Amino acid sequence: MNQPAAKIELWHCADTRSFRVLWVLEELRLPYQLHLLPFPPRARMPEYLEINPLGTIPSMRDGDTFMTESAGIVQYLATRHAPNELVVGVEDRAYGSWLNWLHFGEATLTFPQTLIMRYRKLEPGRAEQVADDYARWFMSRLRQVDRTLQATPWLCAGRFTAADISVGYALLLADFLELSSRFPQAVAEYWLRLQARPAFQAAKGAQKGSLAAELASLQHA
Ligand SMILES: N[C@@H](CCC(=O)N[C@@H](CS)C(=O)NCC(=O)O)C(=O)O
Repeated sequence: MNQPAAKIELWHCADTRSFRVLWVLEELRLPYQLHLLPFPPRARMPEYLEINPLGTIPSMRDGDTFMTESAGIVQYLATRHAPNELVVGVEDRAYGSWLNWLHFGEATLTFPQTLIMRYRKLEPGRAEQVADDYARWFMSRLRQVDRTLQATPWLCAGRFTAADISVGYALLLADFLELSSRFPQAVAEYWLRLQARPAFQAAKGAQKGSLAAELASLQHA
């Protein structure tokens, strides 16, 4: 008798980068097991270091495959379960653009947000100038997103793809960092379109809490 395929396991903290993975799982309607962790797990759940010695989120296990890079996991899940709407195939003219946006979401947009998060939310008052500088950095990198969205509703291939999930997460984090009021109009409208997706809402529901609630409980601990 065939063994049933093991479920994909995801270690997740509300509204952190693992949200990209949760959102993909919901878009593709894949069965998964969610491990919800307090933020930051390194300090609040040291046993998590046995799963991922870096202590970072996400971690994802799929059979023998274990991954810790959110954009890489998005690409892995979308392509492993291809064909589906999230993937742009190698034969497609938009393939390079798809890969570029997929990695732009993390490498170019979320990197400066990490510094804003640290110096505005986790260690306020320690390096306000750094937080301000990287908020400006983030807003200037967002110009490339704005320029694209002025011509098309989604980032590439003329439809919603995994690239929109990667960049969309950076907008979610920007909203948490109180930067969304500064979004250019095309980006603000795109952000509304992303939030209206049933899979985005399902991912929000599955995670139960929010990063704001996690940080509030951290301050009262
Ligand atoms: N490049 C990695 C970064 C992972 C990462 O730094 N995740 C953050 C959450 S958004 C984290 O775990 N922070 C807590 C810590 O470093 O202790 C990715 O895209 O997944």
